[in-house]
Amino acid sequence: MTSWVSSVLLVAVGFLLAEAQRHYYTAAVFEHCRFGTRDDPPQLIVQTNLQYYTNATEAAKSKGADVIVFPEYGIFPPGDRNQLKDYLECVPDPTVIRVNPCEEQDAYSQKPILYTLSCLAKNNSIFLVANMGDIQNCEGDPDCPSDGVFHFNTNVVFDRNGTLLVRYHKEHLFFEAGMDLARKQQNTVFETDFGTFATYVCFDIDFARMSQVAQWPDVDGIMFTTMWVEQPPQMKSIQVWESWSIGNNSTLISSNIQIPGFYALGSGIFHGNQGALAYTFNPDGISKLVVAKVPKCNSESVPPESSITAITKNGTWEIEDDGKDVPMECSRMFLNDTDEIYTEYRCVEENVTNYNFKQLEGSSGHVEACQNGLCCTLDYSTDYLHERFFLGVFSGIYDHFGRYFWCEEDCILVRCEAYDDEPCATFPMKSNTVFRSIDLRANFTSQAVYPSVTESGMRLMPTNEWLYQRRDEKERSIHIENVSGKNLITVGMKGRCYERDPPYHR
Ligand SMILES: *[C@@H]1O[C@H](CO)[C@@H](O)[C@H](O)[C@H]1NC(C)=O
Ligand SMILES: *[C@@H]1O[C@H](CO)[C@@H](O)[C@H](O)[C@H]1NC(C)=O
Ligand SMILES: *[C@@H]1O[C@H](CO)[C@@H](O)[C@H](O)[C@H]1NC(C)=O
Ligand SMILES: *[C@@H]1O[C@H](CO)[C@@H](O)[C@H](O)[C@H]1NC(C)=O
Ligand SMILES: *[C@@H]1O[C@H](CO)[C@@H](O)[C@H](O)[C@H]1NC(C)=O
Ligand SMILES: *[C@@H]1O[C@H](CO)[C@@H](O)[C@H](O)[C@H]1NC(C)=O
Ligand SMILES: *[C@@H]1O[C@H](CO)[C@@H](O)[C@H](O)[C@H]1NC(C)=O
Ligand SMILES: *[C@@H]1O[C@H](CO)[C@@H](O)[C@H](O)[C@H]1NC(C)=O
Ligand SMILES: *[C@@H]1O[C@H](CO)[C@@H](O)[C@H](O)[C@H]1NC(C)=O
Ligand SMILES: CC(=O)N[C@H]1CO[C@H](CO)[C@@H](O)[C@@H]1O
Repeated sequence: MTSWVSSVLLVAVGFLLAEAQRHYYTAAVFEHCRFGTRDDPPQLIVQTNLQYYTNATEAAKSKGADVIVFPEYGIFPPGDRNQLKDYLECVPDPTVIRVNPCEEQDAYSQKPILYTLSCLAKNNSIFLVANMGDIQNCEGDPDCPSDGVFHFNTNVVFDRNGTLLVRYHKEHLFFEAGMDLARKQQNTVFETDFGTFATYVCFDIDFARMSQVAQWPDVDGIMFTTMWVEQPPQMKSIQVWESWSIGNNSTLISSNIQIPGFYALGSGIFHGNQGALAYTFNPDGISKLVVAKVPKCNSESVPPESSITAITKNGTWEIEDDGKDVPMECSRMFLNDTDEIYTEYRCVEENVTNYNFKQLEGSSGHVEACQNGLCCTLDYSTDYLHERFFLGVFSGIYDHFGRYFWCEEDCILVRCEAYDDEPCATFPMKSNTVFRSIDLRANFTSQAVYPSVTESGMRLMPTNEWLYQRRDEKERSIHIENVSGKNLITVGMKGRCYERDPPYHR
């Protein structure tokens, strides 16, 4: 009898497990506070960071993760050509040769990064995505640098056996003088036992290709490594990750560095219209593992289980109060750069010099602003405007640090402060103004539009509390209605008219 009951139970449990497996997978991202300065020996830097990776992977596995994603420049710091040489390893091309570094210890004895990453995947039976540096001989190639090698900023993907599946060379470098641009456009798609994904790096998210690949019918999402420059008002890490996943109706699994004084923090797991399944945004100099269950095929039946875990030399603990260390200001315009890079948070504003801004006046009202055929309209009500809020509109070629250029259409409501002669120049992260309703609308020519709503304290407003709609061919809107009110700092829609982008030059 007992054995009959237990077999039935076993079958039932087995069925439930199998059923659950069909509906979701578990993803983990590690927001790593990279160890090491220029004064530390390279070997120590690599070893120490990989020790964090080991602890993070084991913690992820214990939480049932199927995949873990590590950040860009998570194992060694960016640097000039000579500084990088200490860290580069020649990465085989998995489309040409099948390799499993963990099982080929002798061949990889001089390649500690590839070896360890492969063993982490194998030992924990987990898919693993990480960023490293690839060095390739190029003598004879007319584009070969004078030192005879290419340096590539590279994502690698390992399967559960530790076999290398993907080697992707970053196609949009962001300055990065020590790295060379990918030789050609690559296909980064790979299969797992829970879906089909592609992988990209940081600046790639600003361009058309990553969004196009996310639209391929078989692709379930993007596994993304980054060391992002925080740019208010609309281009801070978590805003970008969430709005990208909503704007492309895709999944983004995004792992960022945590070095707040170098403008970098903010990671998470984002799923189409559901937005953030889990995210972290807290400038505290602590490495964190973020884990969430991701529904397959937009199935809504997954319990919203997620966690944030600190991974430190002192031990591992669960974090419940993410966001508590967000300060009021981050602008390096008046705070300047800082030496306290792990605890002081700095950001660099988007170039809003050519935006057309109109200040909100009165506790409720209607405001309109247009530029080059893009009209942005706001109806709002508050209890009282405690701070300065502006409606901003921009349409044209956006100038990114005087170096990169692309076509953009922006419509935003934002809290801002004046600086120098500009009425809206810096963007505080907190606000006491309580909004009860907002209707923000604009007539975009862009097909790809990225919406975001950010609450006071740099928290993403849950997506079930605001409505983003495409009302007709051109008009998009964000609607918020909340009787108890919301302290907001930014409500924005960023259109990307990719088809009008000038060619990318590194
Ligand atoms: C993988 O497991 C082997 C055998 O237990 C162990 O020697 C090795 O240190 C592990 N490597 C990593 C990177 O976890
Ligand atoms: C992984 O290794 C297992 C056991 O050696 C093997 O059965 C399986 O086919 C391997 N999977 C892949 C994708 O190579
Ligand atoms: C978003 O994608 C899911 C499948 O991943 C699909 O079921 C849904 O209809 C899509 N929604 C929109 C608005 O395209
Ligand atoms: C990793 O975990 C070990 C064992 O718990 C601990 O002693 C070590 O300090 C941790 N190291 C890092 C870098 O997290
Ligand atoms: C770890 O412990 C040391 C010594 O107690 C302390 O100074 C440090 O702040 C701790 N680090 C973290 C991340 O908690
Ligand atoms: C930032 O630097 C400028 C110029 O060196 C200085 O005048 C200003 O006081 C600094 N601001 C802060 C907050 O340290
Ligand atoms: C947007 O609306 C304005 C005002 O109605 C109009 O002048 C403009 O042509 C429209 N732009 C587009 C792209 O339709
Ligand atoms: C901002 O854009 C303006 C106008 O396109 C350009 O002149 C300026 O150099 C840009 N500033 C920065 C800091 O990129
Ligand atoms: C209004 O905001 C409160 C508190 O943030 C939230 O609990 C509630 O769900 C919101 N209501 C709506 C209709 O979104
Ligand atoms: C929801 C959705 O699919 N949005 C857009 C994703 O990006 C492409 C452009 O790359 C747009 O055409 C889609 O409409």
